Amino acid sequence: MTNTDAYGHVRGESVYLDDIPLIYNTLFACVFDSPVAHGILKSVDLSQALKLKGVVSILLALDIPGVNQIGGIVPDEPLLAEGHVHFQGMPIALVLAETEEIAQAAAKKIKVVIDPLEIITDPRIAFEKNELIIPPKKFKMGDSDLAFKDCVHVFSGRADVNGQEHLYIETQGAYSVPMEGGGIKIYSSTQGPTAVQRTVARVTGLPMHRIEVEVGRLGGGFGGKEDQASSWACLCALGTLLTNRPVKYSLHRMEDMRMTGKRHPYSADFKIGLNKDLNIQAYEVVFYQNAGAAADLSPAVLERTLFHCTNSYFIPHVTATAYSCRTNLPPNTAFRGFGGPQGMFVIESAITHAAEKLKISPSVIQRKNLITPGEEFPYGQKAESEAVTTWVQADSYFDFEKIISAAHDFNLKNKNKKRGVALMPICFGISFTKTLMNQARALVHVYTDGSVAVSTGAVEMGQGVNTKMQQVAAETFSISSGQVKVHSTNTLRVANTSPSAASATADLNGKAVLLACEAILNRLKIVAAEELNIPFHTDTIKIENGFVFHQNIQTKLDWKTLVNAAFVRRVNLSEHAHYATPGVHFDWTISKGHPFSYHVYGTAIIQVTLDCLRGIYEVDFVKGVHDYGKSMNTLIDQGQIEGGIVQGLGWMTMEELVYDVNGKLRSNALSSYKIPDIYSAPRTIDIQPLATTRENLAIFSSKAVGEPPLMYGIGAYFAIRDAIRAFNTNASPEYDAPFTPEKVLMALYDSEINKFHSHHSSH
Ligand code: LUZ
Ligand code: MOS
Repeated sequence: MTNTDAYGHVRGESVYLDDIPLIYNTLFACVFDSPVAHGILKSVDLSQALKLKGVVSILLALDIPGVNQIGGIVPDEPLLAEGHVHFQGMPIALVLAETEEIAQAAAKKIKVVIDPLEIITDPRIAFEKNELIIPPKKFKMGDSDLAFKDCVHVFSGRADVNGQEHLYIETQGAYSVPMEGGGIKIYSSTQGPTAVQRTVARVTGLPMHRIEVEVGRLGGGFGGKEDQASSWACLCALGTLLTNRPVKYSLHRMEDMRMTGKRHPYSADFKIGLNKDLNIQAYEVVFYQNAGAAADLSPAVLERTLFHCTNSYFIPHVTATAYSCRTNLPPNTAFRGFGGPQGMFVIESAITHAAEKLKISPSVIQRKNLITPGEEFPYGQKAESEAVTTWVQADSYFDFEKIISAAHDFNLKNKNKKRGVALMPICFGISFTKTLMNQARALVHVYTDGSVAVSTGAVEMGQGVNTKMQQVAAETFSISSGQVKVHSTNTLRVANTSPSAASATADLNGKAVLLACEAILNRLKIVAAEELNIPFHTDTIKIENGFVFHQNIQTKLDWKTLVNAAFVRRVNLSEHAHYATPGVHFDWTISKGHPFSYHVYGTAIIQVTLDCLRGIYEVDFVKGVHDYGKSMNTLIDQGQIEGGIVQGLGWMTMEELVYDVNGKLRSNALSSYKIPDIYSAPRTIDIQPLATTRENLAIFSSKAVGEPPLMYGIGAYFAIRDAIRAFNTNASPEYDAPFTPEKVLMALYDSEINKFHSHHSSH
């Protein structure tokens, strides 16, 4: 089944926030945000802005009737600045005007006086100054101190990895509408409708039941709208509350890039120890997370960095420490992988560093240390590992040795073009690491014409979750998918939703849909037995392809007639179901538990070709074997894999987030921040499915697919490094992603540049 949204998307008929027909009397909002990254807000002068014709009102922190606080994990983030500003882009005032143009023009006329304070942009400096968002987190398994003493090879180093702009095609936005009796309805481009509802309630002082959040679909989220959609919804809601008019705010691209947080940059120190057989015995790592100016989701992201700090390897002695460092950048937030990819980049750097010192291929160390079933992760959960299986299958499909020796031959024949190859095994834990979030609800109605309406807490953001929910209902009732309609996500229909995040949305909400449909189905079977005058038994009565079957023989009773018969008998044709993932738990006092329902594994091989005169490169292919479980929808899953890979290698190669020392975002537009286009996508992506059959608790034995494939992109970094070393065997560039062409060029001519410099300085 193709994605049901494809038709509307291609014809431009899908409705996003900015496509909602304008409601009479709508006001348009625009934020005035801090031009300074850190300082004391002495005064705000609105007089010139208020003089503009069409400006209705300008709101400041003191106009907030509820609590001026939007922090989800730590209450450290005001909605509008009060007293202090902590980052460039921090909202200070909200202009409400009759048109968008007037609102934008008025914002430019606002003047502020800010006494500057010291600006920190580097997490290591923040750490030295003890600017920590939360106390440090630590994972410990075995005794790494002791284990290093027995290691034949010990290497240490540093790895840095930059952040990433989400660049959802649809920018952030919200549209709020006054409802009778003082309630507010908010259309929001959010992954977390309940987070929006809860935050708006806090800021407005209204109870949650007065606030309806409606989400049609998103033009991409990638984590950027897990928590950070709330500000715009709160601001619009405040506008509505204070003017009793609808308020709309759909951010311009540059506003969005400037004011929102991104993937967390990290800096890390590692130490890795191996025995003579190249088994990794010990690993120590310290992570400095650049959290930005407020906590946002940083503590949870930090935790996932620890959870994935050994990627898909078994290491018996691990000490991993993580610091969430407060800097004067916009608060960084969830981004596909949620800190996991950063942890994985560091262990891959450590392995590559060891391999280069030992003059062997990193793949030798990778292969040797893959985690096998029954071995333990540093957080106490035992692996049901497919790491070796995906590696071995990928090797047998694609023949690693053949690829590597072909690249080697190419390199012997070519002077200025070099090929590099890297293996990239991945392992990603599925479940929210915060156990309570692993729950979902669904509401299913069967109407008397036989059609079915489904509502869940899942947000459709291009990942195809609505199609999967439709499949679950259609398959469970055994009716055609056309008879099932999945509706918008709305907090009045489905309450207390977890955000659509952590790759778990289809898993969780799909199970809830299944439970709801099964409950209705059971009631319908009882009705069928009565209608057909046969004994009721759930196993002998079935509904298949729209007909009732008794002992595998089709009866005359069709779906629609059965539904009507149930209605006539006053049988309930609706169900609201709740699903909570069983068996997940974690104890942070000892940092051990069973946080994940299961893990997703895979192995990819990545090849790049480097132009050694220019430092530019192409990704020739990403091939591999990915653990899909039993895919519910291969087209959608392949789409997720291809998109994830390209997004991951964009992060590792060309996407360069630049803040200057004043905390100003320099890469603040699409002209200065480059994401992969079709020319920078791999020429070939060939990811074969490993159809695992293990009990994995996900819907219809599928496996989560949203985030894991992004991490194959990390291999691109190491493939580029391999190609550089084919050209310049002495090159040993720092582990510092992304590998932009500028950095590649410097690394290619590393020793020459050093020679040049020392030659000159000696004169
Ligand atoms: N969001 C979240 C996530 O709140 N908790 C998680 O564990 C998570 N993991 C991945 C992506 N988003
Ligand atoms: Mo996410 S990083 O699954 O919102």
